[in-house]
Amino acid sequence: MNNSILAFIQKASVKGEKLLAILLDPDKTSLDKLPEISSRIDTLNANFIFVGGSFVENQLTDLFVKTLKKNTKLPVILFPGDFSQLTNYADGLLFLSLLSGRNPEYLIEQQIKSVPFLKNSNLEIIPTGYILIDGGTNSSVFKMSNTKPISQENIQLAVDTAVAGMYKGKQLIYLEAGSGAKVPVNSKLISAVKQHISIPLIVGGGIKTKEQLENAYANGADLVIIGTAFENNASFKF
Ligand code: 1GP
Repeated sequence: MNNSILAFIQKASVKGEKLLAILLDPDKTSLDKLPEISSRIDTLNANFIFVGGSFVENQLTDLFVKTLKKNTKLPVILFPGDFSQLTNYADGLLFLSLLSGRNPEYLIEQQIKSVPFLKNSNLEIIPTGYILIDGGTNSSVFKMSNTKPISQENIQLAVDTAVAGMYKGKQLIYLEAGSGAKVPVNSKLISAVKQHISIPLIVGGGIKTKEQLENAYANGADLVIIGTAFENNASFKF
C-alpha cells in the first residue's frame, strides 16, 4: 500500500501550500453530468475529488467512481458515510473515526465492518480523526450518527479532541461543520486546533465564498472541502 496522497498533503502542509478538494455526493450527482463536472473542477484548480454521502444506495459509489475516473486525472478519495460505499476504483480512503461523538458504531463498528473489503483492496487508507462542530443546522452527520456536535464556542473541547486523535495515531484531523452548514467552523476554533496539532488539518462544511475559503486557510486549514456551493451553482468560482 502506498502513501502518496497522505505524503502529498503532509508536504503541502509543511510548505504552507493550501489544498482544495471538491466533494461529490453520488446520491445528488447524475452520472451523465460527470464529464462536465470534472472539467468544472479542473478550472478551480482543485487537488482532489472527494466522494461520499450519507444516503448513497448500494453499488452506486462503485459505478460513480468508475465513471468519474474516466473523466478526471485528479486523485479520488472516498469520504464514506457508510462502509457500503467502498470501491476499489478510488485512490484513497479517509478512514474516519467520529471522535466528537460517543456512538461506537462510528468510532469502531463501521471500521471493523470495512475490513473484509479493505484487506483485498489497494486503496490508500488514511487514518482520520473526524470532528463534528455545530454549523447551525441538523447536519446529515448529526442525523446519521445520532451524536451531538461540539459547540463553536467550546474551543477547549475541540482542541482536546483533536489532540487525542493525534495521540491515537490519526494522520489527519477533519473539522466538519456539516454539509450545507449555515456557519462554517469559526476562525478561532480552526486556529486553536491548528496550534495544538502537528498533523495536517482539513476543514469543511458551509464554505461558500472566497472570503470564507481564505479565512479557513489563513487560520490554519491545510485542505478545504467544498461540496454544496459547487453542487448548487454551475458557474461556481472563487
Ligand atoms: C461536508 O465538509 C463537507 O462533509 C462539505 O460541506 O457541502 O457545506 O460544502 P459543504
